[in-house]
Amino acid sequence: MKANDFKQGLKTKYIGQNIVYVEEVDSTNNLAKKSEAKHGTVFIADRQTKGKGRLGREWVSENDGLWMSVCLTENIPSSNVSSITLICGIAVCRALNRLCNINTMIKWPNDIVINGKKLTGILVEAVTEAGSVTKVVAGIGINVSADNFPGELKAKATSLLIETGNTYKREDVARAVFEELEHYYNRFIHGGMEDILREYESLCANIGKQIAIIKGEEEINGFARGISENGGLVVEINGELTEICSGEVSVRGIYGYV
Ligand code: BT5
Repeated sequence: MKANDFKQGLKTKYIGQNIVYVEEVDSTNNLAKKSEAKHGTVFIADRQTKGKGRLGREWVSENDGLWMSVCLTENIPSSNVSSITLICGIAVCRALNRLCNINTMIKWPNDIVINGKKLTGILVEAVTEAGSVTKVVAGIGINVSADNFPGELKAKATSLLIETGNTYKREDVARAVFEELEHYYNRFIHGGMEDILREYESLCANIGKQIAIIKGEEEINGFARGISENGGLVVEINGELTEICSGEVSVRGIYGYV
Protein backbone atom coordinates (compact mmCIF):
# COMPACT_ATOMS: atom_id res chain seq x y z
CA MET A 1 0.00 0.00 0.00
CA LYS A 2 1.20 3.50 -0.78
CA ALA A 3 0.22 6.94 0.43
CA ASN A 4 -1.27 7.69 -2.99
CA ASP A 5 -3.75 4.80 -2.74
CA PHE A 6 -5.58 6.74 -0.04
CA LYS A 7 -5.98 9.77 -2.28
CA GLN A 8 -7.47 8.09 -5.35
CA GLY A 9 -10.81 9.75 -6.04
CA LEU A 10 -10.68 11.66 -2.75
CA LYS A 11 -13.16 14.55 -2.75
CA THR A 12 -11.71 16.76 -0.04
CA LYS A 13 -9.87 20.08 -0.13
CA TYR A 14 -7.54 19.52 2.81
CA ILE A 15 -8.15 16.40 4.91
CA GLY A 16 -6.09 13.56 3.47
CA GLN A 17 -4.56 15.65 0.67
CA ASN A 18 -1.20 14.96 2.30
CA ILE A 19 -0.63 11.45 3.61
CA VAL A 20 2.37 10.16 5.52
CA TYR A 21 2.24 6.38 5.48
CA VAL A 22 4.56 4.12 7.51
CA GLU A 23 4.56 0.40 8.17
CA GLU A 24 5.28 0.60 11.87
CA VAL A 25 5.42 3.31 14.50
CA ASP A 26 4.87 3.57 18.26
CA SER A 27 1.79 5.72 17.78
CA THR A 28 0.59 7.76 14.80
CA ASN A 29 -0.47 10.45 17.28
CA ASN A 30 3.14 10.79 18.47
CA LEU A 31 4.37 10.99 14.88
CA ALA A 32 1.81 13.66 14.04
CA LYS A 33 2.54 15.68 17.17
CA LYS A 34 6.26 15.83 16.37
CA SER A 35 5.76 16.80 12.74
CA GLU A 36 5.57 20.19 11.05
CA ALA A 37 2.75 18.90 8.86
CA LYS A 38 0.23 21.26 7.39
CA HIS A 39 -3.49 21.41 8.02
CA GLY A 40 -5.27 18.21 7.05
CA THR A 41 -2.20 15.98 6.79
CA VAL A 42 -2.92 12.41 7.86
CA PHE A 43 -0.40 9.96 9.35
CA ILE A 44 -1.27 6.30 8.79
CA ALA A 45 0.49 3.15 10.00
CA ASP A 46 0.00 -0.56 9.33
CA ARG A 47 0.81 -1.32 12.98
CA GLN A 48 1.43 0.60 16.16
CA THR A 49 3.76 -0.83 18.78
CA LYS A 50 2.39 1.49 21.49
CA GLY A 51 -1.07 2.53 20.37
CA LYS A 52 -2.59 4.87 22.94
CA GLY A 53 -6.06 5.20 24.38
CA ARG A 54 -7.22 7.83 26.87
CA LEU A 55 -6.04 8.06 30.46
CA GLY A 56 -2.89 6.01 29.75
CA ARG A 57 -4.78 3.01 28.38
CA GLU A 58 -3.50 0.81 25.57
CA TRP A 59 -4.96 0.64 22.06
CA VAL A 60 -4.34 -2.76 20.45
CA SER A 61 -3.15 -2.07 16.89
CA GLU A 62 -2.16 -5.12 14.86
CA ASN A 63 -2.03 -5.34 11.08
CA ASP A 64 -5.75 -5.43 10.61
CA GLY A 65 -6.99 -1.93 11.26
CA LEU A 66 -6.91 1.66 10.14
CA TRP A 67 -4.69 3.55 12.58
CA MET A 68 -4.43 7.19 11.67
CA SER A 69 -3.93 10.69 13.02
CA VAL A 70 -5.26 13.83 11.37
CA CYS A 71 -3.38 17.12 11.95
CA LEU A 72 -5.54 20.20 12.31
CA THR A 73 -3.72 23.51 12.48
CA GLU A 74 -6.29 26.02 11.16
CA ASN A 75 -9.44 27.39 12.77
CA ILE A 76 -8.80 25.55 16.00
CA PRO A 77 -11.25 26.56 18.72
CA SER A 78 -8.94 28.01 21.37
CA SER A 79 -11.11 27.31 24.39
CA ASN A 80 -12.79 24.08 23.40
CA VAL A 81 -10.52 21.49 21.84
CA SER A 82 -12.73 18.72 23.19
CA SER A 83 -15.37 19.69 20.64
CA ILE A 84 -13.05 18.15 18.03
CA THR A 85 -13.49 14.74 19.69
CA LEU A 86 -17.22 15.09 19.11
CA ILE A 87 -16.77 16.20 15.51
CA CYS A 88 -14.56 13.16 14.85
CA GLY A 89 -17.15 10.92 16.49
CA ILE A 90 -19.97 12.11 14.22
CA ALA A 91 -17.73 11.97 11.15
CA VAL A 92 -16.55 8.40 11.76
CA CYS A 93 -20.03 7.21 12.67
CA ARG A 94 -21.52 8.70 9.50
CA ALA A 95 -18.65 7.44 7.31
CA LEU A 96 -18.91 3.84 8.55
CA ASN A 97 -22.70 3.79 8.37
CA ARG A 98 -22.64 5.11 4.80
CA LEU A 99 -19.80 2.97 3.47
CA CYS A 100 -20.73 -0.30 5.19
CA ASN A 101 -24.48 0.13 5.50
CA ILE A 102 -24.39 -0.50 9.24
CA ASN A 103 -25.83 1.28 12.24
CA THR A 104 -22.99 2.40 14.50
CA MET A 105 -23.57 4.82 17.35
CA ILE A 106 -21.35 6.98 19.55
CA LYS A 107 -20.62 6.19 23.18
CA TRP A 108 -19.74 9.56 24.69
CA PRO A 109 -17.22 10.96 24.22
CA ASN A 110 -15.10 8.96 21.86
CA ASP A 111 -16.12 5.39 21.09
CA ILE A 112 -17.96 4.17 18.04
CA VAL A 113 -20.00 1.14 19.00
CA ILE A 114 -22.24 -1.39 17.36
CA ASN A 115 -24.19 -4.29 18.83
CA GLY A 116 -22.78 -3.49 22.26
CA LYS A 117 -19.13 -3.65 21.15
CA LYS A 118 -16.43 -1.12 20.37
CA LEU A 119 -15.49 -0.71 16.72
CA THR A 120 -13.50 2.52 16.87
CA GLY A 121 -11.68 4.66 19.41
CA ILE A 122 -10.76 8.33 19.08
CA LEU A 123 -7.97 10.12 20.93
CA VAL A 124 -7.68 13.87 20.35
CA GLU A 125 -4.52 15.55 21.65
CA ALA A 126 -3.62 19.23 21.62
CA VAL A 127 -0.13 20.61 21.05
CA THR A 128 0.47 23.91 22.83
CA GLU A 129 3.12 26.57 22.41
CA ALA A 130 3.45 29.46 24.85
CA GLY A 131 0.13 28.53 26.37
CA SER A 132 -1.94 28.44 23.20
CA VAL A 133 -3.04 25.50 21.10
CA THR A 134 -1.14 25.43 17.81
CA LYS A 135 -2.15 22.01 16.58
CA VAL A 136 -4.74 19.36 17.29
CA VAL A 137 -4.03 15.74 16.47
CA ALA A 138 -7.11 13.60 16.02
CA GLY A 139 -6.18 9.93 16.37
CA ILE A 140 -8.71 7.49 14.98
CA GLY A 141 -8.43 3.71 15.30
CA ILE A 142 -10.90 1.59 13.33
CA ASN A 143 -10.91 -2.21 13.53
CA VAL A 144 -11.26 -3.21 9.90
CA SER A 145 -10.47 -6.87 9.27
CA ALA A 146 -9.71 -8.44 12.66
CA ASP A 147 -11.57 -11.72 13.05
CA ASN A 148 -10.87 -12.01 16.77
CA PHE A 149 -9.31 -10.08 19.65
CA PRO A 150 -6.96 -11.00 22.49
CA GLY A 151 -7.98 -11.54 26.13
CA GLU A 152 -10.63 -9.29 27.62
CA LEU A 153 -11.13 -7.49 24.30
CA LYS A 154 -12.90 -10.58 22.91
CA ALA A 155 -16.00 -9.60 24.85
CA LYS A 156 -15.94 -5.91 24.04
CA ALA A 157 -14.28 -5.25 20.67
CA THR A 158 -15.53 -5.79 17.15
CA SER A 159 -14.47 -5.07 13.56
CA LEU A 160 -16.06 -4.23 10.22
CA LEU A 161 -15.35 -7.80 9.14
CA ILE A 162 -17.11 -9.29 12.17
CA GLU A 163 -20.11 -6.98 11.79
CA THR A 164 -20.60 -7.20 8.04
CA GLY A 165 -18.77 -10.32 6.84
CA ASN A 166 -16.97 -8.09 4.32
CA THR A 167 -13.29 -7.24 4.07
CA TYR A 168 -13.13 -3.50 3.47
CA LYS A 169 -10.04 -1.84 2.04
CA ARG A 170 -8.49 0.54 4.53
CA GLU A 171 -8.13 3.14 1.76
CA ASP A 172 -11.89 3.16 1.17
CA VAL A 173 -12.64 3.44 4.88
CA ALA A 174 -10.08 6.24 5.24
CA ARG A 175 -11.49 8.23 2.30
CA ALA A 176 -15.02 8.02 3.68
CA VAL A 177 -13.76 9.31 7.05
CA PHE A 178 -11.72 12.14 5.45
CA GLU A 179 -14.77 13.34 3.51
CA GLU A 180 -17.13 13.30 6.49
CA LEU A 181 -14.55 14.86 8.78
CA GLU A 182 -13.96 17.75 6.38
CA HIS A 183 -17.71 18.25 6.03
CA TYR A 184 -18.27 18.43 9.80
CA TYR A 185 -15.13 20.48 10.49
CA ASN A 186 -16.26 23.05 7.90
CA ARG A 187 -19.73 23.16 9.41
CA PHE A 188 -18.20 23.66 12.85
CA ILE A 189 -15.96 26.51 11.61
CA HIS A 190 -18.86 28.32 9.97
CA GLY A 191 -21.76 27.56 12.28
CA GLY A 192 -20.23 26.56 15.63
CA MET A 193 -21.20 23.57 17.71
CA GLU A 194 -24.91 24.16 18.13
CA ASP A 195 -26.19 22.36 15.09
CA ILE A 196 -23.54 19.63 15.35
CA LEU A 197 -24.47 18.92 18.98
CA ARG A 198 -28.04 18.02 18.09
CA GLU A 199 -26.73 15.61 15.48
CA TYR A 200 -24.27 14.18 17.98
CA GLU A 201 -27.09 13.59 20.47
CA SER A 202 -29.11 11.75 17.84
CA LEU A 203 -26.20 9.36 17.30
CA CYS A 204 -25.22 9.05 20.96
CA ALA A 205 -26.01 5.67 22.48
CA ASN A 206 -25.82 6.93 26.09
CA ILE A 207 -28.53 9.59 26.04
CA GLY A 208 -31.53 8.64 28.15
CA LYS A 209 -29.69 5.63 29.58
CA GLN A 210 -28.50 4.79 33.04
CA ILE A 211 -24.71 5.05 33.23
CA ALA A 212 -21.85 4.65 35.66
CA ILE A 213 -19.31 7.47 35.84
CA ILE A 214 -15.91 6.18 36.86
CA LYS A 215 -13.31 8.55 38.25
CA GLY A 216 -10.32 6.71 39.66
CA GLU A 217 -11.69 4.36 42.33
CA GLU A 218 -14.98 6.18 42.58
CA GLU A 219 -18.10 5.10 40.70
CA ILE A 220 -21.32 7.14 40.58
CA ASN A 221 -24.57 6.12 38.92
CA GLY A 222 -26.72 8.56 36.97
CA PHE A 223 -28.75 9.14 33.83
CA ALA A 224 -27.20 10.68 30.70
CA ARG A 225 -29.52 13.53 29.69
CA GLY A 226 -27.73 15.36 26.88
CA ILE A 227 -24.60 17.06 25.57
CA SER A 228 -23.63 20.57 26.67
CA GLU A 229 -22.34 23.42 24.48
CA ASN A 230 -18.81 22.47 25.57
CA GLY A 231 -19.25 18.87 24.53
CA GLY A 232 -19.63 17.67 28.12
CA LEU A 233 -22.11 14.99 29.10
CA VAL A 234 -25.06 16.32 31.08
CA VAL A 235 -25.84 13.77 33.74
CA GLU A 236 -28.66 13.57 36.24
CA ILE A 237 -27.40 12.38 39.60
CA ASN A 238 -29.90 12.15 42.48
CA GLY A 239 -32.28 14.47 40.65
CA GLU A 240 -29.66 17.16 39.91
CA LEU A 241 -28.06 17.94 36.56
CA THR A 242 -24.27 18.19 36.39
CA GLU A 243 -21.89 18.36 33.47
CA ILE A 244 -18.96 15.98 33.20
CA CYS A 245 -15.92 16.56 30.99
CA SER A 246 -14.25 13.86 28.96
CA GLY A 247 -10.74 14.40 30.31
CA GLU A 248 -11.41 13.09 33.76
CA VAL A 249 -13.83 10.20 33.65
CA SER A 250 -14.87 6.98 31.95
CA VAL A 251 -18.49 6.20 31.32
CA ARG A 252 -19.97 2.75 31.23
CA GLY A 253 -23.51 1.58 30.62
CA ILE A 254 -25.09 -0.14 33.58
CA TYR A 255 -26.32 -2.91 31.31
CA GLY A 256 -23.41 -4.26 29.26
CA TYR A 257 -20.20 -2.66 28.08
CA VAL A 258 -21.77 0.15 26.10
C1 BT5 B 1 -9.67 5.13 22.89
O1 BT5 B 1 -9.25 5.21 24.18
O2 BT5 B 1 -10.62 4.50 22.50
C2 BT5 B 1 -8.77 5.88 21.91
C3 BT5 B 1 -8.15 4.99 20.89
C4 BT5 B 1 -7.42 5.78 19.83
C5 BT5 B 1 -6.62 4.91 18.92
C6 BT5 B 1 -6.00 5.68 17.79
S1 BT5 B 1 -5.24 4.66 16.63
C7 BT5 B 1 -4.44 6.01 15.88
C8 BT5 B 1 -4.02 6.92 17.01
N1 BT5 B 1 -2.71 6.55 17.53
C9 BT5 B 1 -2.78 6.17 18.82
O3 BT5 B 1 -1.80 5.82 19.51
N2 BT5 B 1 -4.05 6.23 19.25
C10 BT5 B 1 -4.94 6.71 18.20
P1 BT5 B 1 -10.09 4.71 25.43
O4 BT5 B 1 -11.47 5.29 25.42
O5 BT5 B 1 -9.23 5.00 26.59
O6 BT5 B 1 -10.24 3.16 25.20
C11 BT5 B 1 -9.17 2.28 25.42
C12 BT5 B 1 -9.80 0.93 25.75
O7 BT5 B 1 -10.38 0.35 24.56
C13 BT5 B 1 -8.77 -0.10 26.22
O8 BT5 B 1 -8.59 -0.02 27.61
C14 BT5 B 1 -9.45 -1.42 25.82
O9 BT5 B 1 -10.42 -1.81 26.76
C15 BT5 B 1 -10.18 -1.04 24.54
N3 BT5 B 1 -9.40 -1.38 23.33
C16 BT5 B 1 -8.05 -1.44 23.15
N4 BT5 B 1 -7.74 -1.74 21.88
C17 BT5 B 1 -8.92 -1.91 21.22
C18 BT5 B 1 -9.27 -2.23 19.90
N5 BT5 B 1 -8.37 -2.42 18.93
N6 BT5 B 1 -10.60 -2.31 19.61
C19 BT5 B 1 -11.56 -2.09 20.52
N7 BT5 B 1 -11.29 -1.77 21.81
C20 BT5 B 1 -9.98 -1.68 22.16
